Amino acid sequence: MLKLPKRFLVTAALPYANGPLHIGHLAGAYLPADIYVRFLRLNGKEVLFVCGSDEHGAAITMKAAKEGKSPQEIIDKYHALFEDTFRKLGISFDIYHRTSSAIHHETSQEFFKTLWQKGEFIQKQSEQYYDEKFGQFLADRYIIGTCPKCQNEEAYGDQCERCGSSLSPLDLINPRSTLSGEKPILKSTTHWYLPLEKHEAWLREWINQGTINGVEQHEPEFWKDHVTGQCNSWLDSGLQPRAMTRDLDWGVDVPKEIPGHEGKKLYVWLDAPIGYISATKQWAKDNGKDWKKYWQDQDTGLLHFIGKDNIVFHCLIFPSILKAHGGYILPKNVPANQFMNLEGRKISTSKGWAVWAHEYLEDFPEMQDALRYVMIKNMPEQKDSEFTWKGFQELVNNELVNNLANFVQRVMVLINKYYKGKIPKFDEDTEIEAADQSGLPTFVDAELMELFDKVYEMNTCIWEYNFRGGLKWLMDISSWGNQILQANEPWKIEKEDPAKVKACMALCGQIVAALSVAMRPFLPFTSDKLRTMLNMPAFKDHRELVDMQNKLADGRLILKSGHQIGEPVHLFSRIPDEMIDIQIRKLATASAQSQATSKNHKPVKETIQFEDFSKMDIRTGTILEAAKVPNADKLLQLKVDIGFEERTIVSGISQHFNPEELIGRQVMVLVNLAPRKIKGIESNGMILMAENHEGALGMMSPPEGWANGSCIS
Ligand code: B3M
Ligand code: ZN
Repeated sequence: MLKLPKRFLVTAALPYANGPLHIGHLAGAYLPADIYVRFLRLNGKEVLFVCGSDEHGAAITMKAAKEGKSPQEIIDKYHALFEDTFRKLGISFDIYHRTSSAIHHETSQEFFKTLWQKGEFIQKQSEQYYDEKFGQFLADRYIIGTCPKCQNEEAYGDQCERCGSSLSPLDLINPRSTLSGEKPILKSTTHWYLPLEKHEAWLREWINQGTINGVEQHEPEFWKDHVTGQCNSWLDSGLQPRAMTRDLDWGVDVPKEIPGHEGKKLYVWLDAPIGYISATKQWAKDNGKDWKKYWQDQDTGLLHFIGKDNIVFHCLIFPSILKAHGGYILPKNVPANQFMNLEGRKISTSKGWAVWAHEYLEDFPEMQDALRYVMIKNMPEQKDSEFTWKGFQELVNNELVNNLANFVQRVMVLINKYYKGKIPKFDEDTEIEAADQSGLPTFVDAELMELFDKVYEMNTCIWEYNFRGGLKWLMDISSWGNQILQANEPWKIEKEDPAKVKACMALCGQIVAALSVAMRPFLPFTSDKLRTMLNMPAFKDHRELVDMQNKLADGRLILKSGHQIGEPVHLFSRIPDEMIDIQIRKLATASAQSQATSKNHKPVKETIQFEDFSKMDIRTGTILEAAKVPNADKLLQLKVDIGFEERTIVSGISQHFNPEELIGRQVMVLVNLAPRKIKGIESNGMILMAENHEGALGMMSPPEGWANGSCIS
């Protein structure tokens, strides 16, 4: 059984403020963290939930360069978008901070200074790639080249995204600068390194046994296998000194007190996790609290929720930094998730293959919980998972609408109809049918124990970071409620057996009330709605779940007999096929657009339906006459034989073709384009052309010898 600390500090990975959040981010770090935090609060635990924007590093400066904006403009834009998106999705941070803040710069500089003073760094000179044209060292992602392992020509200086190998810039074959596109030179530079190999022994013990020098720190059996596995594979391949500074002009300055600090910035993976500490400090300052309690007291359980690409930073590097500094606690657990794929492919920002959280919120207003539900149902807790739009539709329609919303609706309607909205008084000895329709009778108090057990099972799953399992129990409570209704059919026996109907409906009322509490970690918006509907006090997010379990354990009712409930409101609506088709088309368009633009092609136009295409009537024709249009330098007037008639067409191609060379050429003609008057001449159709990157035009010709008027489709 998990030992519980006195208080919790929960962090979720700080997202890079260089692009919007997608569903993979939500399923990876933010939703699991939010579920756990909400759950802790409902259990009356002291918990602080911190996050913020990661605003340093090459990720930011490269985006700024690409958009022709300043790094400040980029971080301000995405920081605001993140805050808004998280709020709308109900991610209940106590503070959402940012690493560009003064308090963060001070905190991370203090860390650096302390480590330097304690002799925890080694200073090393090395040769690094330098872009002569831009006068800049090329950190991490500023350099691309061919991956030595898989021959991917677009591998980054720190990682190959195709085969997943972690690389160093010197590993790349054919390196080129992303700034100038040219081959960089090697130039000598000095940096401060953290000798990670010095930390290897205690890290190994701490990760695997959960102890440091034999003293218990955490319970390794509650760490996920893939997390421990990744750490061990790093440890087994031997830790190397890791540079903690960069030659960059955006980031936290190396403190002035340190000789040789000029022009050097802290490595973003040094400053970013310290962002959790500065966020805590800011929160404490704003709320008159002591931040040290959360970071320096062994009774605090520190938990980092992250995606799998951040595991080594949170399990090996940051703990080494905290330990080297001294006085800080280490994480109790790092329940990292794996990746969520999308429609059979890896989510990729650069390939336009993503579902963006802020766009979802625009396209599906008031449906935050539907997204939360589907994300949790498919959460990549132990292995990579998959999101599909069809799957989204099915889960919403079959589970949220048909199961959950349907049960709640039926109970609300029947209690309103039979008892004017009051939970009926019932006789405890009344027999009711059990959910399994076995024909064996049961009683309300026995079913309340059953309800207790189901919530208990849900809780156990959540304590063990098995959120998918927890959600399953939640939905099991609702299907069980539906089965109870089905087994008793109160609508059939209301007249003949009112006592049974009262007992059944009073029980179902308790189940709906229990659902409003139990669903809260997963579906906070729906729990609020349900709460209002049931006319129960608004959530304080403090102890409601324990209080409810205590009541059930004592055989007390959650909603007393006589409690007046309100009118039912709609909890979830069915998602029609059209809404899903729009999303699938949108994804295809975005992907094609980004593929094209990334290779300097014109962006692909919006996806159309076959019917749109088939409206165009394209035929073969032969140019009979061609002449310049007077007083227009771009226009040629053509006469074209399209088999059954001759057409006059004005075409803007005069700068590309001489009239003489066109005569006799076979072409393709859009023949049903509405006529247009150009320079006083009526043009009846359009000649199809190909345009290359340099803007040159080429005539599209049918195969030789084809009759004019042949249809092209
Ligand atoms: N910003 C990487 C990421 O967004 C990084 C996480 C920092 S957590 C301290 O995936
Ligand atoms: Zn590779």
